[in-house]
Amino acid sequence: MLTLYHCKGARSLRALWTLEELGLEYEPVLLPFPPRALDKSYFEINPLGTVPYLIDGDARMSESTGICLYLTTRYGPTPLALGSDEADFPQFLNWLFFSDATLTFPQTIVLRYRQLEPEERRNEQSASDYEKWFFGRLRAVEGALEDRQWLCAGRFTIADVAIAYALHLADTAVGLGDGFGPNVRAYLDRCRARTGFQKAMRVDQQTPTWQ
Ligand SMILES: N[C@@H](CCC(=O)N[C@@H](CS)C(=O)NCC(=O)O)C(=O)O
Repeated sequence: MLTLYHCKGARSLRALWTLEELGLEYEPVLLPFPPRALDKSYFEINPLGTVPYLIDGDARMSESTGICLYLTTRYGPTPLALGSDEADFPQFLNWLFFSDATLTFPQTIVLRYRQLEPEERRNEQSASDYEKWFFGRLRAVEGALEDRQWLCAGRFTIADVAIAYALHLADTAVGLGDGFGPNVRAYLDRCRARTGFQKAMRVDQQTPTWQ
């Protein structure tokens, strides 16, 4: 049995969504956020204290896009992933890494220094600098969607799961959705219309809210 540790709206949503798209059986463990403060016993499971965390037999993983790639590889073949013989394979890998290192990372700075820190530790300069950084990088997504519905190979893949999660976070938690271009907005709507996303959101909705 696969076990996935998840917090509301967190990057573990990428793994949850992939599990639902694949139709795999799994046990979700829903934690309050941040588990580092609200469920210290979690450090015994994941010493980093972060989500996602996936357990599959002896396998232990803590990187959201790595988990998506693991699931599609281990439980594939599936059209959700690209083979190395497909023309868009380099782009596929690039989007997977881009999704967290380039598109999610700056949002964590904005979220932290605009909302999560106590008032006296907030820092609008850092937040607005990284907001600009995010929108600079988002141009790559707006441009890529000019002539296509999905990022790679003309079909929905985990590259879309990974990128759409970053957009969903920006839209719902960080307050950056008003700055989306028309291609990004329509793409996020398309991704959210997927049955797999909606099933993942039903699990997400049962998760304790942020503290
Ligand atoms: N690069 C990792 C980041 C994991 C991560 O930092 N997750 C956040 C939630 S989105 C977390 O657990 N934060 C809690 C903390 O830092 O204590 C990934 O892609 O999964």
